[in-house]
Order: sequence, then structure tokens, then C-alpha cells
Amino acid sequence: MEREKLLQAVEKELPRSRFEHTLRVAETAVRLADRFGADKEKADLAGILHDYCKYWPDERMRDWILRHHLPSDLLHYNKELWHAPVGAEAVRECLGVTDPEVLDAIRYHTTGRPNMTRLEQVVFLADYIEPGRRFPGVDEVRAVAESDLDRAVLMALDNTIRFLIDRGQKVYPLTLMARNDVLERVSGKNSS
Ligand code: DGI
Ligand code: FE
Ligand code: FE
Repeated sequence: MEREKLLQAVEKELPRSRFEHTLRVAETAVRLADRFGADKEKADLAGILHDYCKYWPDERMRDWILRHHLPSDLLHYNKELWHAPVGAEAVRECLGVTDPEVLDAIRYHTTGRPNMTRLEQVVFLADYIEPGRRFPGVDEVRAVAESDLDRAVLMALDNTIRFLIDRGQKVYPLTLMARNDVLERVSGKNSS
């Protein structure tokens, strides 16, 4: 499916404000891809598609997790996590997107994971810093994202983990593993 058709398909699934978020994520992801040497076309595509399932009913997402053999431990964590892996499956099945790098960037855009590819980092970070985002600490992450991708991803993960802890919520293990992994990369850079 060509870009225009994909945009139309996404627009049908999302309320206006979320569709506009999607466009800003795609734009931000392309800029970050350019800056840090990821594939711009894939960054654009993953940006457009990353929240495809965000407004699906919980029951429909739960169903996909079970039927498509997605990690079922997700069912014991925040429902906010489900739209990312379900989204990757859904854009493949419903929209015919096959590029595994694009699908993984969608799949891990919320939790992150250890050993993220540049494309995955770019989409994860774009979702966090797109110009419509207003949460505390985001300007500091934006500033670091001008020059240091790993450090900006680390700051975003740290903020999200703190946010969850402050609200007494569980943290999905993959998010902690993503944070430990990128922390090691950042510390490695410092000591060399
Ligand atoms: O879909 P968006 O709102 O654009 O952004 P997102 O996909 O990053 O949203 C996910 C929300 O999920 C975010 O506000 C924090 C929440 N969340 C709940 N549990 C976890 C979590 N995020 C991460 N990274 N890890 C968790 O365990
Ligand atoms: Fe999302
Ligand atoms: Fe998003």
C-alpha cells in the first residue's frame, strides 16, 4: 500500500488529535533518522503506523494477543502496552506492511527493548518528544536528542519508569531491560 493509502487507513482508526500526533511523530522520526543515520523512509512509515491500534477496544487487543501468540505476560501489565505489539500484527494483516524493521519499530515503540536498532530508537524517541508533548522533563530530552540518541532514549526511559513508580504502577520487565542496556551503552561511551 502506498503512503497516501496508509495515511487514509490510519486516519479512519484514530480521532483527529491522535492522527495529528501520528503525523508529528512521523515528521520527528524522519528528522531524527536523518540526524542519527537511520532509514528515513522506514522512520516515516513506522511513525505513521505506530499508534494504529491505540483506540481498539481492550477486548479486541486481548484477543489478538492470544490468537497471534504475542507475549501473553502483557495481559498482566498496563493495557497501554498492548497497542504496540498488536499494532505491528495488525498493520501486517490489515494493511499488508511486511518490512520486519518497520514492524519491530512499531512493536517496541512503547516498551523499548534491549539492543534496540537505530530505527527503533528513533521511533521510540520521536513518540516521546514530538512537539505536541508537554510532560515534565520533555524539554531536557529534546535538547539531548539534538546530539545524543542513546542518552536521550535513556532519559525518556528513566522518566517513564519514574512516572510509573510515582503512580504505584508496575513496570514491564522489557522496559527495565531496555533501560539497563542503554545505560550500559551510555556509560561505556563516558569511560572511553
Ligand atoms: O501511544 P502514545 O500515548 O503515543 O505513547 P506510548 O505508546 O509510549 O504510550 C504508552 C504509555 O504507557 C505511557 O504513557 C506510559 C505507559 N506505560 C505503562 N506501563 C509501561 C508504560 N510505558 C513503558 N515504557 N513501560 C511500561 O511498563
Ligand atoms: Fe503508542
Ligand atoms: Fe504515539
